[in-house]
Amino acid sequence: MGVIGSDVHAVGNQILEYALEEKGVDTVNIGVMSSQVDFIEAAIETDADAIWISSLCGHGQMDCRGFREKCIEKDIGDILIYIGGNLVIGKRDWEETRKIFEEGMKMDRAYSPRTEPEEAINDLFNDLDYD
Ligand code: B12
Repeated sequence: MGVIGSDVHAVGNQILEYALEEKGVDTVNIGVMSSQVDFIEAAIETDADAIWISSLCGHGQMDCRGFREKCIEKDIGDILIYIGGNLVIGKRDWEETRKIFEEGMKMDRAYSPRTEPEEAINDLFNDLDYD
């Protein structure tokens, strides 16, 4: 998990890490200002089941372009990718934004601002077939 691009918003990332660890999820947090390559290398090094990307500053679409394709190139094409935060600039229709990230960029799940961490953690457990 980490915050992608030149984004320095650190608080949500910290909260997500605490929430995941509280539920017993082993997390590796690469922090703010992380590149696509940073995420992918960390996922490979730690044999991760999922990548959680935060993007708050509004540059999510630009910062995540080609992320799934890079995972495929590095042989982790099937890894679960979740993204959340303020993914686009301003107030756009959420359904439209969700489609950009889930259908266009082939991320498994995109979350709207103010999603409670528990919702995504439940999805993670379901997607990974954990009890
Ligand atoms: C504090 C703050 C800053 C601080 C950050 C300090 C720090 N080191 O963290 C400073 C002053 C540095 C800052 C700078 C900027 N900021 Co600012 N900032 C905020 C502010 C007020 C609060 C962010 C925060 O901490 N929220 C609290 C946490 C708990 O919530 P969160 O981050 O949203 O995270 C939660 C959820 O989003 C979700 N989530 C997040 N990631 C993920 C990932 C997954 C997988 C899942 C499931 C869920 C999830 O779960 C988190 C925990 O509940 C917000 C406005 C707001 N009210 O959100 C603006 C805001 C994010 N900032 C904004 C902007 C524009 C900027 C600047 C570009 C301003 C500028 N012109 O310089 C710069 C960008 C700098 C950069 N390179 O990143 C905009 C973004 C606009 C957009 N996306 O449409 C916002 C929304 C303000 C606004 N309304 O315009 N900012």
